[in-house]
Amino acid sequence: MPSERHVHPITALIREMNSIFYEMGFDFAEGPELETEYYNFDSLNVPPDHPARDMQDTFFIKGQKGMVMRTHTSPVQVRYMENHKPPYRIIVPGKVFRNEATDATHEAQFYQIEGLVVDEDVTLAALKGTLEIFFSKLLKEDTEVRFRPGYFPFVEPAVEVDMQCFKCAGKGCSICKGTGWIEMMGAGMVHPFVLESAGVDPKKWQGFAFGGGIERLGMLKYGIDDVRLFHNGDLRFVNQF
Ligand code: 2U9
Repeated sequence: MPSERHVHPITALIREMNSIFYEMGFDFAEGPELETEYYNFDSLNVPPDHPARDMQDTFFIKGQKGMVMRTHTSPVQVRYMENHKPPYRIIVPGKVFRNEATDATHEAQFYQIEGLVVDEDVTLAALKGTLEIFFSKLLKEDTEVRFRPGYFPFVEPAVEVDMQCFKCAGKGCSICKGTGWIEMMGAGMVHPFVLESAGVDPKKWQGFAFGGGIERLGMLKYGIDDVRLFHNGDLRFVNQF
Protein backbone atom coordinates (compact mmCIF):
# COMPACT_ATOMS: atom_id res chain seq x y z
CA MET A 1 0.00 0.00 0.00
CA PRO A 2 1.65 3.26 -1.05
CA SER A 3 1.93 5.66 1.86
CA GLU A 4 1.59 8.90 -0.09
CA ARG A 5 -1.85 10.41 -0.65
CA HIS A 6 -3.43 10.72 -4.10
CA VAL A 7 -5.88 13.23 -5.49
CA HIS A 8 -8.70 11.52 -7.38
CA PRO A 9 -8.29 12.18 -11.13
CA ILE A 10 -11.75 13.81 -11.36
CA THR A 11 -10.86 16.18 -8.50
CA ALA A 12 -7.51 16.94 -10.16
CA LEU A 13 -9.24 17.67 -13.49
CA ILE A 14 -11.84 19.93 -11.85
CA ARG A 15 -9.08 21.89 -10.06
CA GLU A 16 -7.10 22.26 -13.28
CA MET A 17 -10.15 23.39 -15.29
CA ASN A 18 -11.21 25.84 -12.54
CA SER A 19 -7.77 27.45 -12.59
CA ILE A 20 -7.70 27.75 -16.40
CA PHE A 21 -11.13 29.41 -16.41
CA TYR A 22 -10.14 31.59 -13.43
CA GLU A 23 -7.23 32.96 -15.51
CA MET A 24 -9.78 33.75 -18.22
CA GLY A 25 -11.91 35.81 -15.83
CA PHE A 26 -14.54 33.23 -14.83
CA ASP A 27 -16.03 32.94 -11.34
CA PHE A 28 -16.92 29.60 -9.79
CA ALA A 29 -20.50 28.69 -8.82
CA GLU A 30 -22.20 25.67 -7.28
CA GLY A 31 -25.70 24.63 -6.23
CA PRO A 32 -27.92 21.77 -4.97
CA GLU A 33 -27.88 18.24 -6.42
CA LEU A 34 -31.53 17.74 -5.39
CA GLU A 35 -33.43 20.19 -7.59
CA THR A 36 -36.94 21.31 -8.44
CA GLU A 37 -38.35 20.38 -11.82
CA TYR A 38 -38.65 24.12 -12.40
CA TYR A 39 -34.89 24.80 -12.20
CA ASN A 40 -33.84 21.53 -13.84
CA PHE A 41 -36.31 21.66 -16.77
CA ASP A 42 -38.94 24.43 -17.06
CA SER A 43 -36.63 27.43 -16.63
CA LEU A 44 -34.34 25.87 -19.25
CA ASN A 45 -37.06 25.64 -21.91
CA VAL A 46 -37.33 21.84 -21.65
CA PRO A 47 -41.01 21.16 -22.44
CA PRO A 48 -43.22 18.88 -20.24
CA ASP A 49 -43.28 16.11 -22.91
CA HIS A 50 -39.48 16.10 -23.53
CA PRO A 51 -37.96 12.57 -23.30
CA ALA A 52 -35.45 13.77 -20.64
CA ARG A 53 -38.41 14.21 -18.29
CA ASP A 54 -39.30 10.53 -18.51
CA MET A 55 -38.90 8.18 -15.49
CA GLN A 56 -36.41 6.20 -17.58
CA ASP A 57 -34.04 9.16 -17.86
CA THR A 58 -34.47 11.13 -14.64
CA PHE A 59 -34.45 10.16 -10.95
CA PHE A 60 -37.65 11.51 -9.39
CA ILE A 61 -37.92 11.63 -5.60
CA LYS A 62 -40.48 9.39 -3.92
CA GLY A 63 -42.89 11.41 -1.80
CA GLN A 64 -41.47 14.77 -2.93
CA LYS A 65 -43.56 16.02 -5.82
CA GLY A 66 -41.72 18.22 -8.30
CA MET A 67 -38.24 17.24 -7.06
CA VAL A 68 -35.53 15.52 -9.15
CA MET A 69 -31.84 14.69 -8.89
CA ARG A 70 -30.37 17.28 -11.26
CA THR A 71 -29.68 15.84 -14.73
CA HIS A 72 -27.24 18.65 -15.59
CA THR A 73 -25.56 21.52 -13.72
CA SER A 74 -27.52 24.13 -15.74
CA PRO A 75 -29.99 24.89 -12.87
CA VAL A 76 -27.01 26.38 -11.01
CA GLN A 77 -26.57 28.97 -13.78
CA VAL A 78 -30.29 29.81 -13.67
CA ARG A 79 -30.10 30.39 -9.89
CA TYR A 80 -26.95 32.50 -10.40
CA MET A 81 -28.66 34.67 -13.05
CA GLU A 82 -31.57 35.31 -10.68
CA ASN A 83 -29.18 36.58 -8.01
CA HIS A 84 -26.55 38.55 -9.94
CA LYS A 85 -26.56 41.50 -12.33
CA PRO A 86 -24.84 40.90 -15.69
CA PRO A 87 -22.18 40.99 -17.05
CA TYR A 88 -20.74 37.76 -15.64
CA ARG A 89 -18.83 34.67 -16.66
CA ILE A 90 -19.13 31.57 -14.49
CA ILE A 91 -17.92 28.01 -14.50
CA VAL A 92 -19.96 25.26 -12.81
CA PRO A 93 -18.47 21.81 -12.22
CA GLY A 94 -20.60 19.26 -10.36
CA LYS A 95 -22.20 15.86 -10.05
CA VAL A 96 -25.26 14.99 -12.14
CA PHE A 97 -27.65 12.03 -12.25
CA ARG A 98 -29.24 10.04 -15.08
CA ASN A 99 -31.55 7.06 -14.66
CA GLU A 100 -29.90 4.73 -17.16
CA ALA A 101 -28.09 1.38 -17.35
CA THR A 102 -24.34 1.56 -16.79
CA ASP A 103 -21.73 0.27 -19.22
CA ALA A 104 -18.16 1.20 -20.25
CA THR A 105 -19.26 4.68 -21.37
CA HIS A 106 -22.33 5.38 -19.17
CA GLU A 107 -22.70 5.94 -15.43
CA ALA A 108 -25.87 6.85 -13.54
CA GLN A 109 -23.84 9.48 -11.66
CA PHE A 110 -21.13 11.48 -13.38
CA TYR A 111 -19.53 14.92 -13.40
CA GLN A 112 -20.12 17.79 -15.78
CA ILE A 113 -18.51 21.12 -16.27
CA GLU A 114 -20.63 23.91 -17.68
CA GLY A 115 -19.89 27.54 -18.43
CA LEU A 116 -22.03 30.63 -18.91
CA VAL A 117 -21.07 34.07 -20.18
CA VAL A 118 -23.61 36.91 -20.23
CA ASP A 119 -22.63 40.32 -21.56
CA GLU A 120 -23.56 42.87 -24.23
CA ASP A 121 -22.48 41.79 -27.75
CA VAL A 122 -21.51 38.20 -26.87
CA THR A 123 -21.07 36.12 -30.04
CA LEU A 124 -20.75 32.52 -31.22
CA ALA A 125 -17.23 33.47 -32.40
CA ALA A 126 -16.33 34.45 -28.81
CA LEU A 127 -17.60 31.04 -27.66
CA LYS A 128 -15.33 29.31 -30.21
CA GLY A 129 -12.31 31.38 -29.15
CA THR A 130 -12.97 30.72 -25.45
CA LEU A 131 -13.16 26.95 -25.99
CA GLU A 132 -10.01 26.95 -28.18
CA ILE A 133 -8.01 28.69 -25.45
CA PHE A 134 -9.46 26.35 -22.81
CA PHE A 135 -8.65 23.11 -24.69
CA SER A 136 -5.20 24.38 -25.69
CA LYS A 137 -4.32 25.12 -22.06
CA LEU A 138 -5.81 21.87 -20.75
CA LEU A 139 -4.08 19.61 -23.26
CA LYS A 140 -0.92 21.75 -23.46
CA GLU A 141 -1.11 21.72 -27.24
CA ASP A 142 -2.43 24.36 -29.64
CA THR A 143 -5.73 22.94 -30.72
CA GLU A 144 -8.58 23.96 -32.98
CA VAL A 145 -12.29 23.62 -32.35
CA ARG A 146 -15.07 23.09 -34.90
CA PHE A 147 -18.82 23.46 -34.56
CA ARG A 148 -21.47 21.18 -36.02
CA PRO A 149 -25.20 21.94 -35.79
CA GLY A 150 -26.85 20.50 -32.65
CA TYR A 151 -30.05 20.71 -30.67
CA PHE A 152 -30.55 21.53 -27.00
CA PRO A 153 -33.72 23.36 -25.89
CA PHE A 154 -31.79 25.92 -23.77
CA VAL A 155 -29.56 27.25 -26.55
CA GLU A 156 -30.31 28.64 -30.02
CA PRO A 157 -28.38 28.17 -32.20
CA ALA A 158 -27.04 24.97 -30.61
CA VAL A 159 -23.76 23.38 -31.62
CA GLU A 160 -21.84 20.15 -31.06
CA VAL A 161 -18.23 21.00 -30.29
CA ASP A 162 -15.39 18.92 -31.74
CA MET A 163 -11.76 19.39 -30.71
CA GLN A 164 -8.89 18.63 -33.05
CA CYS A 165 -7.37 15.31 -31.95
CA PHE A 166 -4.61 15.99 -29.41
CA LYS A 167 -2.87 12.65 -30.12
CA CYS A 168 -2.37 12.99 -33.88
CA ALA A 169 -2.92 16.77 -34.39
CA GLY A 170 -5.79 16.02 -36.77
CA LYS A 171 -4.00 13.50 -39.00
CA GLY A 172 -6.25 10.61 -37.94
CA CYS A 173 -5.47 7.88 -35.36
CA SER A 174 -7.21 5.26 -33.19
CA ILE A 175 -8.27 7.86 -30.57
CA CYS A 176 -10.21 9.97 -33.10
CA LYS A 177 -11.20 6.91 -35.19
CA GLY A 178 -9.33 8.29 -38.19
CA THR A 179 -11.35 11.52 -38.40
CA GLY A 180 -8.86 13.93 -36.77
CA TRP A 181 -11.66 15.28 -34.52
CA ILE A 182 -13.05 14.34 -31.11
CA GLU A 183 -16.57 15.18 -29.93
CA MET A 184 -16.10 17.07 -26.66
CA MET A 185 -19.17 19.05 -25.61
CA GLY A 186 -22.39 20.80 -26.50
CA ALA A 187 -22.81 24.58 -26.56
CA GLY A 188 -24.67 27.52 -28.07
CA MET A 189 -26.19 30.95 -27.54
CA VAL A 190 -28.48 31.03 -24.49
CA HIS A 191 -32.13 30.91 -25.60
CA PRO A 192 -33.88 34.28 -25.01
CA PHE A 193 -36.62 32.41 -23.10
CA VAL A 194 -34.01 31.16 -20.61
CA LEU A 195 -32.56 34.65 -20.08
CA GLU A 196 -36.01 36.16 -19.67
CA SER A 197 -37.19 33.47 -17.19
CA ALA A 198 -34.17 34.23 -15.00
CA GLY A 199 -34.85 37.99 -15.07
CA VAL A 200 -32.23 38.98 -17.68
CA ASP A 201 -33.45 41.26 -20.50
CA PRO A 202 -32.63 39.43 -23.78
CA LYS A 203 -32.85 42.70 -25.75
CA LYS A 204 -29.90 44.11 -23.83
CA TRP A 205 -27.92 40.98 -22.92
CA GLN A 206 -26.79 37.90 -24.80
CA GLY A 207 -25.09 34.80 -23.52
CA PHE A 208 -23.23 31.74 -24.59
CA ALA A 209 -23.11 28.47 -22.65
CA PHE A 210 -21.29 25.16 -22.96
CA GLY A 211 -21.32 21.84 -21.17
CA GLY A 212 -19.39 18.59 -21.23
CA GLY A 213 -18.75 15.42 -19.27
CA ILE A 214 -15.64 15.37 -17.08
CA GLU A 215 -15.13 11.57 -17.02
CA ARG A 216 -15.15 11.55 -20.82
CA LEU A 217 -12.42 14.19 -20.83
CA GLY A 218 -10.45 12.18 -18.25
CA MET A 219 -10.81 8.99 -20.28
CA LEU A 220 -9.33 10.73 -23.33
CA LYS A 221 -6.59 12.56 -21.43
CA TYR A 222 -5.42 9.48 -19.49
CA GLY A 223 -6.31 6.73 -22.00
CA ILE A 224 -8.95 5.05 -19.77
CA ASP A 225 -11.39 2.67 -21.52
CA ASP A 226 -14.10 2.16 -18.85
CA VAL A 227 -15.87 5.05 -17.10
CA ARG A 228 -16.80 2.80 -14.15
CA LEU A 229 -13.14 2.74 -13.03
CA PHE A 230 -13.51 6.34 -11.83
CA HIS A 231 -16.09 5.55 -9.19
CA ASN A 232 -15.76 1.91 -8.08
CA GLY A 233 -13.44 2.80 -5.20
CA ASP A 234 -10.53 0.57 -6.30
CA LEU A 235 -7.40 2.23 -4.85
CA ARG A 236 -5.17 0.50 -7.42
CA PHE A 237 -6.82 2.84 -9.96
CA VAL A 238 -6.64 6.04 -7.92
CA ASN A 239 -3.04 5.40 -6.84
CA GLN A 240 -1.85 5.61 -10.43
CA PHE A 241 -2.52 9.36 -10.54
C1 2U9 B 1 -28.06 27.96 -19.03
C2 2U9 B 1 -28.23 28.11 -20.38
C3 2U9 B 1 -27.63 27.23 -21.24
C4 2U9 B 1 -25.33 24.40 -21.26
C5 2U9 B 1 -25.14 23.43 -22.36
C6 2U9 B 1 -24.82 21.53 -23.44
C7 2U9 B 1 -25.10 22.34 -24.51
C8 2U9 B 1 -24.51 20.08 -23.59
C9 2U9 B 1 -24.09 17.94 -22.57
C10 2U9 B 1 -22.71 17.58 -22.95
C11 2U9 B 1 -22.48 16.11 -22.64
C12 2U9 B 1 -24.33 17.32 -21.24
O1 2U9 B 1 -22.50 15.80 -20.11
S1 2U9 B 1 -23.40 15.83 -21.22
O2 2U9 B 1 -24.31 14.74 -21.36
N1 2U9 B 1 -24.33 19.37 -22.49
O3 2U9 B 1 -24.44 19.58 -24.67
N2 2U9 B 1 -24.86 22.14 -22.24
S2 2U9 B 1 -25.37 23.89 -23.94
O4 2U9 B 1 -26.28 25.36 -21.64
C13 2U9 B 1 -26.86 26.18 -20.75
C14 2U9 B 1 -26.72 26.04 -19.40
C15 2U9 B 1 -27.31 26.93 -18.53
C16 2U9 B 1 -28.70 28.91 -18.08
